[in-house]
Formats: sequence, structure tokens, C-alpha cells
Amino acid sequence: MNKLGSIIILFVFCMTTAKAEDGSRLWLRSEMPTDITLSIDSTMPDDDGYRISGKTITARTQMGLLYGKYALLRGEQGESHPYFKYRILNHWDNLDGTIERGYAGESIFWSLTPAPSPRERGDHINKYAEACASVGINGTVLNNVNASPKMLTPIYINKVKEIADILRPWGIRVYLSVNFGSPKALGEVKTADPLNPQVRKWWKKKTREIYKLIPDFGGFLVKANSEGQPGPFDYGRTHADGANMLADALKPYGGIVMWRSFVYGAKHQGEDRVKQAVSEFAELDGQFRDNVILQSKNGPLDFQPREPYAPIFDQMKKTPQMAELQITQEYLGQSKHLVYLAPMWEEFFGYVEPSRLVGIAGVANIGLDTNWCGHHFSQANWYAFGRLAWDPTLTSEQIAKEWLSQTFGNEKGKMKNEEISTVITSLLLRSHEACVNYMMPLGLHHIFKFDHHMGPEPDGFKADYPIEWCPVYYHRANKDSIGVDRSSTGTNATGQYREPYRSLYDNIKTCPEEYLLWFHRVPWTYRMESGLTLWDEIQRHYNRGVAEVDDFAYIWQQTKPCIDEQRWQEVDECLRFQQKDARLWRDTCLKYFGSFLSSE
Ligand code: GCW
Repeated sequence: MNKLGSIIILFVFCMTTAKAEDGSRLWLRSEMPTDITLSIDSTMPDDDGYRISGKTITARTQMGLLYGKYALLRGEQGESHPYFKYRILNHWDNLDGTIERGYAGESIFWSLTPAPSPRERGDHINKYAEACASVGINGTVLNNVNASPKMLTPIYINKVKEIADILRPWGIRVYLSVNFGSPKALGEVKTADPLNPQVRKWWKKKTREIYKLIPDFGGFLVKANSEGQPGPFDYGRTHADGANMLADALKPYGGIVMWRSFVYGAKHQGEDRVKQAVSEFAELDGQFRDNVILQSKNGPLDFQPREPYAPIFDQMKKTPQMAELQITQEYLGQSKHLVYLAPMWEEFFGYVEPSRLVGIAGVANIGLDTNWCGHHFSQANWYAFGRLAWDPTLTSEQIAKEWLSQTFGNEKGKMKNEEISTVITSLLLRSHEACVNYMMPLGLHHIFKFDHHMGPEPDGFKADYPIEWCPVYYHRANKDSIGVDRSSTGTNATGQYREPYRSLYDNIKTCPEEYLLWFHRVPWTYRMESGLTLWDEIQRHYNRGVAEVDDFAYIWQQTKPCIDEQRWQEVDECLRFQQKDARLWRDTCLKYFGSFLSSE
């Protein structure tokens, strides 16, 4: 058959299968088969894994059986066990219903009174829980790490109990972000000094109060002495003093403390920002209680489109660690750009072996929007996070295919047309690299617009703010060169890495070009691997990024007959915006950087 013939047949075929969809059902559109056989086998390994043979699911626990059902639905056979013990979403939700870095509407948990209480929102929270459980997520932090002390008042603890009751049947434990200054801020103790007996007593009492209502409460997540948050440093104490105080309060109940290493501008103010976490925490290794987990962002700066891995994962040898990934696209086009994040996370696990971690946390991209995540394709990032938390050896491609067939396939969860599935999968897989290229290729970083982080501002400088908040600090372009020397001749950030990466990154000749301007200060005329000068290569990357997005928009046009109308339209609109925005990024950055070259 000729090509036109096959396209017409494809068109007619697809037209008969497409029907109205608004994205609210996420990837859970397939019918659960009714003839599944479930059986418990107490000899299986002691976790929530499952074994699937035909339509028989065997597991050691009830949760294992539930996980097995969703696995069967996505076509799995054989045995599977969760890799990480802690597979946790972090919601940066505020008690007034707003979400820090949220791009999909208001919080599903919190709202200003007299808006609905969690119980009244039960159905919605229940659906959220099912979606999480379907990919194996087993914990959730219900509030922003920039935590309000009010979170620990009885009225809110009671709301947490309501939420915990809804999530429990889905195997999801609740955790809370706590404000380290709470005892003082709530006016109950005069200080929040972690070595003060009154303060320690306060936390013990508060913890008891929580466990009385929520016996399976998971524990606390803490952002301390970072970006203005209170912490032990305010009292001349260390992070270990602070974390251990909370750990002692939680220990009798089996709770954990997830203590964040995202600190800068406190004790090591003035040092290269990407070095500060290691400077602060490495000397504390070995001093934390065994129920403290250090939680660190994947990169040493802040969820940039591409960062080298954070060397703190190399430095903490005795402290259990978790990686924090950002599912919400704060720095990746928010919910306007189609960017599939699994390839970025896969890259991270290529450097930081999962065996060094006890868990992973993902900053959620979920809100009250009908489609939960703002962009229909942002749902793939929630899905991918869960799947990688269960099995970090899965490839981005495999996850993309699974998600796609369940989200855009027919009732049986299958894309009926292989060709469409292949092109959309390739679009997903190329989307992260495209974003890096049109935003900040070759190791450029943090040249975002001030505060809201949408769009470019490479010339950003505000005298009133710390220099680490100004884009110019991160590229330092002048008429000769661009980039930050973080090698041994500069800030020596490379010295924080384990070998072979230390040497590899330290030498400009061996540093992978994707991290070049992160680790090195490079003359505009420097010859790149391609033979082009650095400046020509930068232009080539920006242009490539734009061309990729144009191609995505073209591909999407071809899929129209096969995708239900509403979702197709909404994605199409976003892609048009992304095309414009990619151009804005390219043009703004090339004009600005180019001005240094022409000023000679
Ligand atoms: O990147 C910054 C974000 C802040 C966030 C902070 C953090 C919750 O812009 O919004 O605060 O990281 O991770 O603590």
C-alpha cells in the first residue's frame, strides 16, 4: 500500500477510537480485569513486591497485591520488588491553598476557610492516592518545606489525620514539613535552641500528639538555615544537633527525619554556592542518629535544566541519603513546556548509584487543575518519578511507552497505532535535551528571570540582593570569556567529587562539553570538539533547541486524528507557546552574550 493509503486508513481507524477526554483520569483509564486471582505468599521477600503469572498475582502483603494489579494493567509479568524503601512526594503546598512553584492550580489538601476541608475533598484526594499507589509511591509530605509553624497547631494536625485516613488504604504514609522555629514562633517556649530542655520537651510532646491521632505517621522534613528559614545555626548549634533533637522525639514511634542539605548563604556565606552543602555537612558525617536521612537535590545548585550530580552524595559515607528530584517544572518551562524529565533523572542515576540511597523524594507538580498537572504531558513526570522510585533501572523509553499507552491508548491501555506511539515516544525522549539547548546549553545555568524563573534574564543583576540570586554571577561573561572556573585553579568545586569525576571535570580537555561552562571559564574563541569556536557552538545549540521544538509542534500536528480533541488542542496550544518561548530564550541570550563579542 502506498504511504497516502496507509495514512488514510490510519486516520479513519483513529477517528473511530478517539473520544472526549480532559486528562482528569491520568493514566488510570484502563479497565481493571475482573478475573484476576490474588494469593498471599509469606515466603516472599519482606517488602511490598509482587509476582505476576498470567492473571495470577502473588505477594507477601496486601499492598503488594495492590501494586501487582496496576502492574498487570500495564502489562507486566514476572516478579518485581521496590528498590527504595522511601518513595515520597514533597508537596510545597501552603496552608492558604497556594503552592510554591506550583503551576496546576491550588493545593489538593489545603485551602482558606471556609473552603472545603480535606474530608470534603475526599474523593479528589482518594483519586490522587490511587494514582500514587498505582506507580508505587508510598509517602507524601503534605506541606511546603518553607513551613508555617501553624502546621503543628491542633486544628491542622486534625486535618492531617483526615488526610492520613484517606491515604492509608493506598499504602501512603503522611509526613509533615516542620518549621524549626515552631516552639518559639507559636509562643510556647522562649527559644527554639535544640539543646534547650524545654524545646526538646516541646517537640516530644508535639510528636506524641501527632502519633496519637496518626499512629503510622512517617516523620518530619526540615529546611533549616536556608533562604531565611530558622534553624539550629541561629543558636550556634549544628545541623546534627537540630536533626537529632527531632529524631529523638520520633524514634519511639519509628518515625524519620528528612533533613535537607539545600543550604547556602549561612555558615559558608561567600563561598561558591555549589560548594556550600558539602562544606556544611561533610564534617557532620557520622554524627546523625540512625533515623535521620539527609535529603539532597540531584545537583549542587538548584534543579537547573542540567546540572552535574551533587557531590554531597560522594561525601556522606555514614549518613543515609535521599535524592530530591523536582517534578514540578520550576526551571523547565513550568506547565507550559513539554519536557519529559525521566532522561534527566536517568542521567543522575548514571552518576549516583541508587544503591547509595535509601529513598527518593519528588517535588510534586499536582494541583486542583482538571488535568492535575497543568500540561497533559507533565503527568508523565509524576508517573516517571513513581516508576523510577520503584525501579531506578527502568529506562526513560520504557517508562514513556508505558505512560503513553495508558494515557493516550484505548480502553485496554494500548496505542493501536504503533507509528504514532513511536513518534510521540521520540518526542518525549528528545524534549529534555531540547529544553537544555534553547535555555542554557554547554553548562550555562541559572540565567532565569528573577524570582518566578520563567523566561531568560542573562543580564540579571540586582544590587539589593545576594549576588547568588543574580544571573550574572553564574556566567560572568566579558569580552574575552564566559563561565565559572570551578576547577582546582578556581573555586575547586571539582575537588568535592570522587574520582574519576574529580579529574575528568577538573581538566578542560576532558570535562564533558555539556558541563563545560559549569566547571570552566572559557575564551569565546576556544575550539570545541566540533572544530567550531565556543561562540559558534553556543549559537548552534540554541538554534538546535528551537528547531527541535518546531519539530515537536510538527509531529503533534500529525497525531491529530489519533488523539481526542480536547487534549490534542490543549497540548497544541502549549506547543505553540513553547515555540515562541524557545525563540525568546535563544534570541535574548544570543543578543546579550553576542554583545560582549561585538564590544571589542
Ligand atoms: O529553588 C528554590 C525555589 C524555592 C524553594 C527552594 C527550596 C521551597 O525557588 O521556591 O523553596 O528552592 O528548595 O527550598
